[in-house]
Formats: sequence, C-alpha cells, structure tokens
Amino acid sequence: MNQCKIKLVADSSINLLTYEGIDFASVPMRVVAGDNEYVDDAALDLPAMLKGLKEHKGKSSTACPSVGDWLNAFGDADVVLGVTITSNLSGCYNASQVAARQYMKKHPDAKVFILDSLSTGPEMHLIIEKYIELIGQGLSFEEIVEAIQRYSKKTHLMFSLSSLSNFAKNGRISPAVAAAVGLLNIRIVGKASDEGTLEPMHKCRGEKKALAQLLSCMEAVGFKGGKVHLSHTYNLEMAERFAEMLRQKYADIKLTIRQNLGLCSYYAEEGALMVGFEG
Ligand code: X90
Repeated sequence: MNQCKIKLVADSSINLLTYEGIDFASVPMRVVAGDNEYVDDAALDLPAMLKGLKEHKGKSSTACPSVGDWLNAFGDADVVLGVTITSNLSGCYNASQVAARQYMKKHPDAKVFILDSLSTGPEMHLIIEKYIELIGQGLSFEEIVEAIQRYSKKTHLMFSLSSLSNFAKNGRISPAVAAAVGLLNIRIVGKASDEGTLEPMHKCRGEKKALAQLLSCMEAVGFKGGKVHLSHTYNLEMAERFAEMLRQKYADIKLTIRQNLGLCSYYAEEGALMVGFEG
C-alpha cells in the first residue's frame, strides 16, 4: 500500500475541502433554486447562496455528484478509499459505486472502496480520519476495508436543528414531522438512524435545553469522551457552548468545530449544530 498512489474521496456533505498532508478530493453536491445552481466546492459563496435561497420563492432542490464527477475525483490513483452520505437519502453512494466499477474495469490493478456512511457531515469526517490512521498503520487494502466497516458501526451522528423545511420540501422527511419543528424557538434533537435516515428524538424549547438533551442522547449510546467533530450553520456560539460543556465533563476530548458547507447548510439550515462522535 505504501508505494501506491492513494486517493481519499468524499462528497461535499463532509464539510471539508482539503485535508492537510493527504491527497483528498471533495466531490461537490449541487443546490438548485430556479436558474441558480450552487456548486458545493471551494468557490461557493455560502452567504450568497443562503441569501439567494431566501429570496427564491419557488422550489429548490439538490443533486448529487454524477458518475463522471466521481471518476474525476479518483484521478489516476492505484487505491481509492472514500465515504459518502447515506444511500437512504441520496443517490450519491449509487453513483460512486457505478464509478468504482467503471474505474476498476479500466484499471484492472486498481482498488476502490467507498463506504456508505448511512450518515453525513462530521461522522464522515471521522471515517476519513480513520482511513488515514489505518493507512499509517501499514495495513493492506483488504484489512483497511474490514477495519473501516467495523469502525463505522461505532461512530454516530446527532444534531439539533431549528427547521426541517427543506428536508420536508424535498420529500426526505414527512411533512407532519417537519411541521412540529420551526415553531418559535422549538428545536429537534435527533440522530442518523441505523438505516441512514433522519430520526427525530426530542423537541426542545431553546438552545440550552437542546444542548443538554443532545449530550444525554450521546451518553445513552455510549459516548465517554474522545474524538468529536462539530459542524454548524452560522451558529458558532452554540457550537462553542457545546464544546465547553463537553470539555467540562470529559477530560479526554479531541474536538474540532467547522462551518457547514453548501449541502449541509441547505438541509440542516441556519442555526444547526451537528455532532459526529465515537460511541
Ligand atoms: O442527493 C442529493 O440531492 C442530496 C440529498 C441529501 C439529503 C440529506 C442531507 C442531510 C444534511 C442534515 C442534518 C442531519 C440529517 C442526518 C440524516 C442521516 C444534514
């Protein structure tokens, strides 16, 4: 493995554009509102996208990367390792698998493995980080594939959102569930289910209660500190407040905070906080 050209890939719902010291490609999703198409790459003007969406009165939607987009991301690597958003809410994983088969047909010596995260955002970040660790340990391709699948069973994604309206409008959650959120100051605390769908767990009034609920939900699935990735949509304050709560309670916390990029900002909406962690 160490002599081969290795490429790590993920769709842009990972909220990372580059990865220091690693050949990494983020494959952009798209947000479409009327004649405007916002490509979720390094050139995206996020405030302009959110402003455009607010002003846009008609329908808006998203599109996952094409097979060609994935092939571009693979470049000319000998080994491709990747992760996608849940196949239960997006065609992204499917497109990546078609690309993987085409790539290996054209390059019979190449190896490609892309994991369906059954999740998104910061949980995908944990997966990419784990790939890097496994490569560093000098494992074979097959060993890495086995280890990453095992690892992904103990990672989780939970979140606190103040609106589910884009989720509902795009048929990715029932309108009845969405209607219960977005009322004044009501947030949901939920998780990515084992099937890779959005599972609301609690309705909370205000951020403070939502954060307390979020932490107790994390603890209920075995959170005991360790690695945590937070991402937010224009709510750094809430992310920092939560980071502080975690640090106060757990001595051993390795935490990052980042801004949601285009795709997660569209669905998680303004004010959102997403948490990827190990159980
Ligand atoms: O293929 C496409 O057009 C993309 C569809 C993506 C739909 C889901 C986006 C989720 C973004 C929202 C909060 C966390 C929900 C977790 C559910 C597994 C993030």
